Amino acid sequence: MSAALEQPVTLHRPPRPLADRVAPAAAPRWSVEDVQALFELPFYELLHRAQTIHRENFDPTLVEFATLLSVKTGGCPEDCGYCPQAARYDTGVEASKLMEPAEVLAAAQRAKDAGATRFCMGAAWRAPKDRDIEKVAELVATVKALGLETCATLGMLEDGHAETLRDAGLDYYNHNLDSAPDFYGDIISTRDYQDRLDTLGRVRGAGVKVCCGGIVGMGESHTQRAGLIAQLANLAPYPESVPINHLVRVQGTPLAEQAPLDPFEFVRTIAVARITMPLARVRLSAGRQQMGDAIQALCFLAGANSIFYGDKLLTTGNPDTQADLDLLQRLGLKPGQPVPLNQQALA
Ligand code: SAM
Ligand code: DTB
Ligand code: SF4
Repeated sequence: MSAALEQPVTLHRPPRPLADRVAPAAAPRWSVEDVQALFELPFYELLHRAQTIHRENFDPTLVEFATLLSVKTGGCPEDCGYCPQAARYDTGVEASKLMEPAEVLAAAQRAKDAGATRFCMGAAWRAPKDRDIEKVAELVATVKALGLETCATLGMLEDGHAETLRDAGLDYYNHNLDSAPDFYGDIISTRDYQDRLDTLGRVRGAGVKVCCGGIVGMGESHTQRAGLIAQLANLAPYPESVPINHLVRVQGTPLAEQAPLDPFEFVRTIAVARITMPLARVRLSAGRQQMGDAIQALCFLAGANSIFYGDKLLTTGNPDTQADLDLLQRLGLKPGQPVPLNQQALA
């Protein structure tokens, strides 16, 4: 028997009082070692634990459909090593201006008609200016009026920005930690980890739900993968929505030739996210097109209950909608909004 099985990891920690801002908890609930011990469990033991926790908290047949739209593409001044939209990399992505409300409305209506319940607008900004926020607020209000859940990912926010977006009807703000703090500097140099935590704090402080996850397969170590999940799980409260992206290797970016990750490691990451953040929507995010149906099926077994739905992510491909509907049907899953069975706070 492995050491991890001889010394079972405590899965249910006492709830912590709700903080009004996202911050690493003073006494972290999850040490990196505890999270790593989960990663190191035998694969089926890990999946069993994750599936058990998933069933305790959600209808396990429901999968959220979130559709992405890049409302402002490319030309970004940042140097995120994975990103096709950074101006400094020659990736063939053309920069464009912020889309008009009518175009966004049409795209959101198509997403709704196709079965999406959440619509996420992404902009390739380092940090939006006040006038950008005003314009995006108009887009948010337009999408919200269709009855869709709204999400935006616009980069770093200043004081007041999250409040303006909230007042326009923003449900979630996506801002990813992306990696463990000790790997972050290998991937991005133009902003630091604390900048990300500060933006998350502003989002939480405004009462907008937090969508925050990361990317795996960027060359991080096992411990660093555990470090990313520990960071997310120790946010107080932890995010309502946790996108786990597999790196999409894009020609022209520094990570274009990154060695592929063992797909079971990706499944393990989903499982560990489910165990450590039991009430979150865990989204099987970028990388599904390269993954194949069987690995996706294992991700759902591991507790993923959300996907990006639509044939495009921001600039790269995603499975087409019919393929996803077919996959869910083959697995006996159905589109819907997973709501925690026990409505306790994400403490
Ligand atoms: N510019 C804003 C920002 O960085 O916060 C919002 C858009 S940015 C493209 C949103 C997220 O997409 C990134 O934080 C990253 O996690 C993810 N992403 C970007 N390129 C990716 C890639 N090639 N593979 C996987 N995820 C990627
Ligand atoms: C997230 O975590 N993943 C999405 C969304 N949030 C904005 C973006 C994935 C982008 C993949 C690369 C691209 O299509 O440009
Ligand atoms: Fe810019 Fe966001 Fe891409 Fe980084 S991830 S280069 S901030 S668009």
